[in-house]
Amino acid sequence: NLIPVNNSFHTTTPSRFSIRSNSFSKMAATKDYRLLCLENPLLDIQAFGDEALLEKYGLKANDAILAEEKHQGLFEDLLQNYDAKLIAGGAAQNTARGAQYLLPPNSVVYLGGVGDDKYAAILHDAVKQAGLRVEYRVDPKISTGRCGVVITGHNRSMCTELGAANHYDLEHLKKPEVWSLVENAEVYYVGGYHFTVCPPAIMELAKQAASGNKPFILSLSAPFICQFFKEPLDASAPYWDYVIGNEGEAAAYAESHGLNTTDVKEIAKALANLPKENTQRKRVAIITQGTEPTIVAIQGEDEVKEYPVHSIDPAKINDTNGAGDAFAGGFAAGVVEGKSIEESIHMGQWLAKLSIQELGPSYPFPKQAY
Ligand code: 26A
Repeated sequence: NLIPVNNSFHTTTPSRFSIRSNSFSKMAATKDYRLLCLENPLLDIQAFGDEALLEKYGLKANDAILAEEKHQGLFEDLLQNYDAKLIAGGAAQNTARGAQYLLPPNSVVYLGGVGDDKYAAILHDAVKQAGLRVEYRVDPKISTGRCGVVITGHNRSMCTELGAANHYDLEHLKKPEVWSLVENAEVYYVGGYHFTVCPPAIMELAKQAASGNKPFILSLSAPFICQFFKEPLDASAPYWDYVIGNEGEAAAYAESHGLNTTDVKEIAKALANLPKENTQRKRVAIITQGTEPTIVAIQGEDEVKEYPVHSIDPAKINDTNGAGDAFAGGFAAGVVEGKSIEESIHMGQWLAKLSIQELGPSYPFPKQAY
């Protein structure tokens, strides 16, 4: 009764211990695929750019947006004129690879939509190296999503054409072989970018989490999600056990929700104390702030804590693209392992520090031990 291996990009072999088989359950230290993640698999087309390039396409130095007509030439421009590299991306897929980096083999499964093309093959290679299981909805007619990433100093401007990622649907989530992974999971992680794609799938996972008293982690992902996808975001809010964002997302949330404050600690507190569906868990709101301390507010608690980030020699930083995703990956791994909040934050900061030394949202291999 093993979870079936379907013909999508499933890259890891199921473990010897069937997660459905009672007879072996006592022998397995932990069961497989305890963390399930959902979002948009993308291929990053990343290059070091300049002011002129940002200006040409009307991009802000530090932003994440969906591509419009005027951005059409960006990908080609990056490849032809800026020596762009093709790197596996998609925010929550980076997080999923990150969590798997810290967890035992076969711990993480990731869902999203891709095409059947050379870009998907690159994603396939990256998740294989990471030991991440993916269950992609493969759309043979639409190309895999791409994200143009322009690095200038410590800023990154991201411009995404979702492609096949935009076609993820409930039908895929409800396929028996996928849904059994959902039911089996013990922790859920959803990237807020998926609110642009399939809010009903997010709600299915959220409800699955709450009904089984399992943690549901949501990343706010980008300011534009807080601003322009407020309705589906707010509908999912009662289900957040952990909500993770950075200072820019916190500010956008505060503004779009009339919180009348720009104080990150106050915003974290407000997020932590939103109404909650599963009252067996107190909500935790986590706001990262680049090199400034990570802020943590817990529902019903007055004190907001600060955790300084791990110091790094600036000369060792390659680029910060994916730093937040890596943080979330380390943090989610801590949640899966039942670590304290403090320890989980530490794991997130440790992984973020590793990731910023790599090109793009990547992690060093061979693996470094935590
Ligand atoms: C819907 N949008 C805009 C997106 C993204 C995205 N991942 C999912 N959906 N826009 C950018 N990213 C990813 O964010 C990572 C860095 O945090 C990029 O692919 C990049 O790897």
